[in-house]
Amino acid sequence: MKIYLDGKFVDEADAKVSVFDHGLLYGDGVFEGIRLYGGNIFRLEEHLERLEDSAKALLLSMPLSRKELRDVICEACRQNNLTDGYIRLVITRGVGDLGLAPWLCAKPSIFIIASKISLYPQEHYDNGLAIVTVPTRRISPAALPPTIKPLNYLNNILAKIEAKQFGALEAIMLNDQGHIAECTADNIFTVHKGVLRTPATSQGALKGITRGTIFDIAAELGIPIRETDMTRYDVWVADECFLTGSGAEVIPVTKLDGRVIGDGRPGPITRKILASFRRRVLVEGTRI
Ligand code: PXG
Repeated sequence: MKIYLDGKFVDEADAKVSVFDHGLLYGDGVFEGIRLYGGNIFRLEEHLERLEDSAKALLLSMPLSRKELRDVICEACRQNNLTDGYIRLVITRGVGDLGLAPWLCAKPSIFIIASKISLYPQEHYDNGLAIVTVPTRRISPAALPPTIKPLNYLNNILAKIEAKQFGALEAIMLNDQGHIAECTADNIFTVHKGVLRTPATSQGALKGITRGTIFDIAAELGIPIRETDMTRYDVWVADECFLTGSGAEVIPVTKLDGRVIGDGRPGPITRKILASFRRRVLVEGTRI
């Protein structure tokens, strides 16, 4: 595998960053996880916009312009003969002294891995996923804006560990108020009496690119959709539930904390949305 690293394509074995990189020392940096379907990069501009905004929020200067980023991402796919897969784009604060001070880091580093990802086994797309609510709360938006996609994922990793300890592959994370924020790497939606619901980003949800796609699909299919405060009660009484993410795509949820959601099968609206999503990813996007 060829990795793009700070201006060059290098072999996987040579793709190394310094132990003094603040991305490693402090999680100081930002990333994107982007999907490639049939040679089309799904919603690349939206990913790049979120990346640029995340970097701006951290006063991290972008090492490449939008056009350069676009070109080098496409090149990373071509270099690896990839037409379907997953692109991980990472920008770190770069090499600095020990000590937090980001302004002592001379220049940011950038690397791009164009590879594969498979988050959940196929059976869960067919039959639904059983998820749990974990005790670990989502970091308050007052502490860290959830719209930033930072390299430090410890909050989510703690929740993921708890999910595994409860025998689940994904977990609902509540915010400080006990409202649903999102899952460890996915946004969450319910369907209740024909209406789609999802927590607002102000509740601690990342403004997911896949989440945004669901709003477009809902408009296309004429399904009402609301951003609203949600608690576990809303999932208990929901007819359907599903998660969205660049890794997970659209995956039905049929159980929460051992309780069956709806009739325990992926629901008709979820299946319609999933089908529309599958169609869109093949036609939308930037040709590599
Ligand atoms: N919330 C969080 C906390 C995430 O990390 C999403 C929601 C969904 O956002 P998108 O834009 O992907 O629809 C994410 C995305 C990985 C991986 O390598 C993680 C994500 C996406 C792709 C791969 O674990 N997280």
